Amino acid sequence: MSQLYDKQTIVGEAIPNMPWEDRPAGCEDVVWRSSRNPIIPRDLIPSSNSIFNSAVVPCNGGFAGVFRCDNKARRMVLHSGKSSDGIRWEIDHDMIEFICDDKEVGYFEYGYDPRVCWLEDRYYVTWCNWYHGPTIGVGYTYDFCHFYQAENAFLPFNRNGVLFPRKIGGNYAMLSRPSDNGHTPFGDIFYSESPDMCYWGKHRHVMASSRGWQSTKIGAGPTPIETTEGWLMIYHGVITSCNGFVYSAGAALLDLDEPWKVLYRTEPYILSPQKLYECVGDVPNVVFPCAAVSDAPTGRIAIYYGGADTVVCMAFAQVDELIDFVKSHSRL
Ligand code: BMA
Repeated sequence: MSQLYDKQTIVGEAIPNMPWEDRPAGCEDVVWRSSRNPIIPRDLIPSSNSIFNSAVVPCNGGFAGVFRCDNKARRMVLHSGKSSDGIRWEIDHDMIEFICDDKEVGYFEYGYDPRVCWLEDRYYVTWCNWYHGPTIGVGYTYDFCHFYQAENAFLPFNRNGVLFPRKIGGNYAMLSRPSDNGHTPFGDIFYSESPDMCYWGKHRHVMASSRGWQSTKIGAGPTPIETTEGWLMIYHGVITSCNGFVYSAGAALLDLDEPWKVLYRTEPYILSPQKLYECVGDVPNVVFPCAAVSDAPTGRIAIYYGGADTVVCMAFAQVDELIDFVKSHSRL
């Protein structure tokens, strides 16, 4: 691939033991799948119907995460997990019970599609949380054993709340996707700021759904990755086919200081449901990225995504190649 942009790098930490596989011989895709997919089967814990759309971060020299484990009553709940290599996971058999001093906020009906973000001194968790409909729950943990719940960020209905890993313009910053109470046939990505993680405002429109694979709705995926070229935002996009929604993934570069300004955005997808574990499952034809681990010195990115609302999968990319691809295949 092109070496034109060899100064394009990740602004962040070194994660020398992050999971990685080189691009397979003969593959020309900018994002390639793990040969070990799916890395987490649907039945890894006794209670689970399916484990997918989950979030992973480096933690204490290994990895930790928050996992969407829909149980056999088909209730959507969250579990914590740990791993030494980011590939083989031990998921807690008990669901996360958030500690919350306000019963009104802490009542838990369901939670799904978590994101985890290291920010200042703790791991923040955001997820789609029931509060008279889906909205953005916010919590945090220091150790992935005890989890604390804060105020919901927004009014219902909202989904895909994704924090930035540092303050922007002096405030905490979050992407989200206002929606409806059902299987939302629309959806744009918005940006909001908060001085205290409680009160959110300064709402800005970031991106609308557009054409093709991203024509029905879009939503932010992993915590945005800071690069020398802007925030690298991997997101999902949906097209409505005769057979229902199809979820693919794309990438965009957002301005570092004003992230609601989109610099580049992929017209083609970077990953779409093509493998059996993405096309066959409880909801067919879904790839849904929720996390990415990146190593600044090497520019390696490992993406975690849900396959067919059933299993957890991984894919890999090299940051300079991905930025090059986003720029050269952009349509705003
Ligand atoms: C969305 C969310 C995701 C899911 C997707 C496909 O609305 O519920 O968790 O992966 O639908 O079913």
